[in-house]
Amino acid sequence: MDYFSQKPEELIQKLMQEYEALIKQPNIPTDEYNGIYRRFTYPVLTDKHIPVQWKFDFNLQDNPFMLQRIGINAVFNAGAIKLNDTYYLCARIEGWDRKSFFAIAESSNGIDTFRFWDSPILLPQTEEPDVNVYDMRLTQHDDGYIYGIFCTERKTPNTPSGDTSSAIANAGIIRTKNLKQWERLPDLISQSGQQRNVVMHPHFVDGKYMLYTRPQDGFIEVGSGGGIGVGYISDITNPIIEKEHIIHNKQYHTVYELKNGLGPAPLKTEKGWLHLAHGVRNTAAGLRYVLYMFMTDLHNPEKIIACPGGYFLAPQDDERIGDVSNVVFANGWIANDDGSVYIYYASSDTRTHVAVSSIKRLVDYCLHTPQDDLFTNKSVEKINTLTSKNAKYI
Ligand code: M1P
Repeated sequence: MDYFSQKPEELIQKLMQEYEALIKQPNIPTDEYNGIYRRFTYPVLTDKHIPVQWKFDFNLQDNPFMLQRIGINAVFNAGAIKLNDTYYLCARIEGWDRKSFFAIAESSNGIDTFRFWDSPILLPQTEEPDVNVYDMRLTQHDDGYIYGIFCTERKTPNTPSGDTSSAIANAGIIRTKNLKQWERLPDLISQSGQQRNVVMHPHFVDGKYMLYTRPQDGFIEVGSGGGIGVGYISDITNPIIEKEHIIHNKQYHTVYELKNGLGPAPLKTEKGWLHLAHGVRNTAAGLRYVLYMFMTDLHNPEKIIACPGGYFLAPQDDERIGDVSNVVFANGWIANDDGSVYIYYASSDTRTHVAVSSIKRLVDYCLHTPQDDLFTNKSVEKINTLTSKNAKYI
């Protein structure tokens, strides 16, 4: 269709129709088989899922050529929660202006038909305004609140005049009971220079709020930091972590060699807590982000009881390409009452997908996938052991 030959008022109708058709498009599972999870054919959220009225001024006098006034670049890294049988994603939306913000999209089935609410979240600010915010983790906590912990980024103060990119990342904290009214709490205070990928555990632990952290020295480079840490807060309205220690560190020649970070809040199972995380390694083509899993003890969520080797989910096909290519990242998943688990992951900092698994499959994956034994011959030995075991079935 030649949009440029359309009358402006017809154009808006057309854009609205295309938007409705996209929102109503059913999603279908792919044929790929690994037994662990199923990917789906279409992303659940993209820049095309942004309501037309967020982008165009419909007033013909103000916008006679019907130009797009506001642009959205990417919709990714979504927190997730299910309330009263409705699935909610709190997506990171990045505009043409590079600023990220949050907006809630809802769906009745969690697989498709996600529709954004009328307007994005206007975050309450602290005394120091956020320059950028991203990657909200939603946790329904014992105390009755839903917490949203996100990264807040501000320029490093007092840098030399030529340094226009040094930034400080920290954890911002908001809470709500309905996803509509949000209360901003002070930003996290920890002993680390910077924090990203901070996640709240859903239960009190010894009467305290338990937070998973990712301390880092610099904004991109974690330096002596990196690794998934744990710290405790007595009073969440004065969120100070005094001591923090690493429970799962970055490690040489693994998929989390350079850095790692927890994804969503862990899921409770009879056998322990399921954790989804991202691991980062360097390559000649730049950083590669993949997802991996581990389990912690049911009664001690600091104690790792299983960690399958390698990645759980890595970028493939179209997922490999985007604004920041070769990245998958997840900060939202939902366990349904029937035992299924919907994993919301983003690819290449561009779009959001869903993969479906179950608690039983994820526990089996964690407990029975061979761990990374860190040497090539150990990897070969595992294949040979499996092949020998399988010989009598072939
Ligand atoms: O660009 C990949 C990811 O980079 C950051 O993650 P991390 O702190 O682990 O390096 C975040 O900016 C994340 O949003 C982004 O997807």
